[in-house]
Amino acid sequence: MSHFSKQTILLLAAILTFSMYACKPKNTSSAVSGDAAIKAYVPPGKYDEFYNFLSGGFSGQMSVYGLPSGRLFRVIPVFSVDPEKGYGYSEETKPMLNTSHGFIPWDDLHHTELSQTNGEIDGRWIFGNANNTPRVARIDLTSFRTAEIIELPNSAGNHSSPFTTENSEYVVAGTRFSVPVDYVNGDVPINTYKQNFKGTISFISVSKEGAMNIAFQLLLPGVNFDLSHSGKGPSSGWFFFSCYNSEQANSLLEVNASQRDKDFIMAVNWKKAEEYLKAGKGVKQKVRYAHNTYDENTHTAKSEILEEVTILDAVALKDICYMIPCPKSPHGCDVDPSGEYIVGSGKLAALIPVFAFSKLQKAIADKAFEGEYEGIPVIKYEAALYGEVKKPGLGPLHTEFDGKGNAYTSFFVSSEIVKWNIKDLKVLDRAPTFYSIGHLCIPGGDTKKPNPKYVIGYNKITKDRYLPTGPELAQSAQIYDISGDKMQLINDFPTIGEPHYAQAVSADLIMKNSRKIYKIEENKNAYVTKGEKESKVVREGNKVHVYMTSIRSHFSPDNIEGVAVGDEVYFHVTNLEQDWDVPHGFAVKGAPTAELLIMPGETQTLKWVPEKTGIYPIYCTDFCSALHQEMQGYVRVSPKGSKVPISFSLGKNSTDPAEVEKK
Ligand SMILES: [Cu+2]
Repeated sequence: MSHFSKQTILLLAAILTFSMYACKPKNTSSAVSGDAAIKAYVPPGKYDEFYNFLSGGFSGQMSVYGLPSGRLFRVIPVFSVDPEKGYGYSEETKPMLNTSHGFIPWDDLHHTELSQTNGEIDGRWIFGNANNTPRVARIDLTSFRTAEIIELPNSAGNHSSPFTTENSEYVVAGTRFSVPVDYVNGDVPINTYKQNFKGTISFISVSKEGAMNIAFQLLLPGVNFDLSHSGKGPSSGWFFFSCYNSEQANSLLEVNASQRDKDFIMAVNWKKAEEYLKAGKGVKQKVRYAHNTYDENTHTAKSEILEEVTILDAVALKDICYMIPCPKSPHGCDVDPSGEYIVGSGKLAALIPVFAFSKLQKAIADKAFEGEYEGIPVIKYEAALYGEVKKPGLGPLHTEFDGKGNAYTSFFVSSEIVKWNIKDLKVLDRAPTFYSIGHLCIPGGDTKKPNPKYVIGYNKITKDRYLPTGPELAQSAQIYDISGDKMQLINDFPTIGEPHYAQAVSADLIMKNSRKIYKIEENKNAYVTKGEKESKVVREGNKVHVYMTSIRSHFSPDNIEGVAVGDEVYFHVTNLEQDWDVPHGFAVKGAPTAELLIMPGETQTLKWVPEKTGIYPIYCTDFCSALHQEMQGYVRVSPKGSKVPISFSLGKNSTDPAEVEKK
């Protein structure tokens, strides 16, 4: 027996002893009991079973954790600049954050959704939504980098997004705030909401290679679209959206949007919408929105402004959309793995309505309507209802599925996860959360094939769970083992920003495709330097291009002279390493931006406009070798109009000794 494994066993024994003493769940600190600690324990050097991709909420990022350990592996910058990685600061990545409103360094990322093939997670991409300035991002899961961002015109508060169809044919984006559509009657009194404000839902097509394009937008009554999920199996070709504020209030919504007993789940027949599109029923509208793409070969993003979308009027084209009444301001809108059951969750409700797709179809065929809402047919509640889960808890929000006939619903108000059976609608188990759970996730829990080992709750309030850190505490995630009949809390971990939706996937689906390096010979960056001999400094007017390389443990060149105050200096740094996990960083004193973090074989550019004369050190910011601290250099900045010529060197003095004498 090795020394290592003896240690491990001792540690496990200690954990067990501790957890035996702690098995009386009197309060939150003793809520973990029995063999819980061992179930969550991943020994040093061992991999986790699952990747867990969490939305970062108001951080604008996405974070990647291991399950069941709760270890944080990576924060993926998406809609916000990230000084750790230089994202949004390097010249190459700045275009990713361009919008029709200009460069936006922040957004609020709410939901994550893994791409699917045949209704199962395929491990290629993960999508994220920007809630504030409406956008959808696609992250490449080979590099864990944001590959593409598309802006959504005619939208505000892109909340019911970025949910996908079974083959990721479409990613949807429904507007939370209805607004007058862009460039058309935008300057109107706010109290003309009922006349002028409209809702839209964008269907973003995703090509086999991942390229996103707004295929069409549905023009809808002015309500708030909240969440959505696509149909599957028998309900393929349909999408379901929860909507609230059917009162069409524009002030004090907490009261005014809670007047009606029921709002709606809207069923969208997107196959029908496609038919109308093909038949030329779409109307082209002038808009402006950005489409940004990151090229893995040039390591450079580009941003285009597009000027047209196609609108389908869902009120005029009668058989695309149907409203199903749903009690008490519905939030979550979830479809079970069979595709037959649609679960609505009224935020203020004390029951969970479950609708049946087959009954919905029959209701449409029989025209079992109770009337229209703003021109959209409203199906009779009972005609689409399969049944109600009675007394499940208070404030149901979201539901995930285990693929074994059970549903798990989060309850914000009563702070719990409740397990219930989809067929008989009976409550089977309940587990407290600490506290005020929002979303929850089972690996694959919104797909045809869940992998039901854990359910993870994402909590809004942490209170007494962690060491206090001033007025703000980290939000938390909690992992429950669901392999048995009863849920068992086994671990919790703090999160980045505020987690909303999260998705998890078996690690083996992702890790086998993970990129290790960028091949230097395939680097097509316009300013690449493929070897030290090619490193140079070139002046073009007031622009100075530094073609720099980095390799353990020096930059080439590391002495630069001839830069003048007011020059635009571009450090194009190519990392020559061809070895996994050896990035180099780059920083220059006084640069009012973040560093660069350059992956092996990659080129990234930092722009710097020196404002004062002097000597400016540069150094590597990422500890790369025993002599990392020696990885440095100097840039001399002379007054504007100085005659000091551009010179650069490595391992020798760049300045002509004669000039030194003169001083
Ligand atoms: Cu270094």
